[in-house]
Amino acid sequence: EMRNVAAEAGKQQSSNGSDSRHGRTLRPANLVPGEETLAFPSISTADFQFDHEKAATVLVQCISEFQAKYAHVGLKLVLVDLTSKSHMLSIVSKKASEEGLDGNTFGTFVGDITKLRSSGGPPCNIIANAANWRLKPGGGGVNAAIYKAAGPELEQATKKVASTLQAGSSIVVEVPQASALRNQEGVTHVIHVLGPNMNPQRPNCLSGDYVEGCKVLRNAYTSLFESFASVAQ
Ligand code: AR6
Repeated sequence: EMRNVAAEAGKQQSSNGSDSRHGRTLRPANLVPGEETLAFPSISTADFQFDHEKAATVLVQCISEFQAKYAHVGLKLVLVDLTSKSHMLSIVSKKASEEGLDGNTFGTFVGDITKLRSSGGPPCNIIANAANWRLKPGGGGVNAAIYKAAGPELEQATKKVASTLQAGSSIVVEVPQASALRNQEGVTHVIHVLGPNMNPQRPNCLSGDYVEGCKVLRNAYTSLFESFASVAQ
């Protein structure tokens, strides 16, 4: 039950000194071997300037559909953002609670998605990247952080899978053993996902068309979660 999960998570967090503002962080102790957890950032809501309320509504709907389909096989999702002041983490937590999402298979975590293991976060061997259409390193945000943490091996491995990415779709890249992201953080797969862009300074800007934007964001999350399920099972 949601409230119990929140209360327990809060207790756990205060006892280990980490942030408890969002209250629903998945605890490592909740995860038994064989279960798989995807850590993912909020797609399109920083550099791509997508409206946060609309993004949260789409995301919570997609998580709800994911839970209906995959919770029974032990698959879990964790939305990650860098700071406890994250607007997306608070509004997604609030909507998740209002919509009655299962707190055992969805949670939030405050931290760097490239340092989950070393920072004592939830054990997630599959992480998502908010990529760009060229699948290139750099560009700031979580894309730059993931490529930096992974080293050149990730770019090489990504190139073998695809050279570009369409908005609303995702690709799975197995992280090479030589990559620090794998051998230090235990990340076996990065799933690149391209969300809708509302930033006029980036390619393929939707110029405030939120009918199309919400459709593309929904496709992006659905594709991401299906990619995750196909790797995890
Ligand atoms: N760990 C966890 N979350 C992070 C991290 C991190 N290390 N870094 C950022 N976030 P963004 P977008 C959060 O801008 O809006 C790039 O230039 C951040 O707070 O990375 O989809 C690409 O090359 C936010 O909640 O992605 C693309 O061109 C979320 O990650 C473009 O940005 C996504 O923010 C994609 O823009």
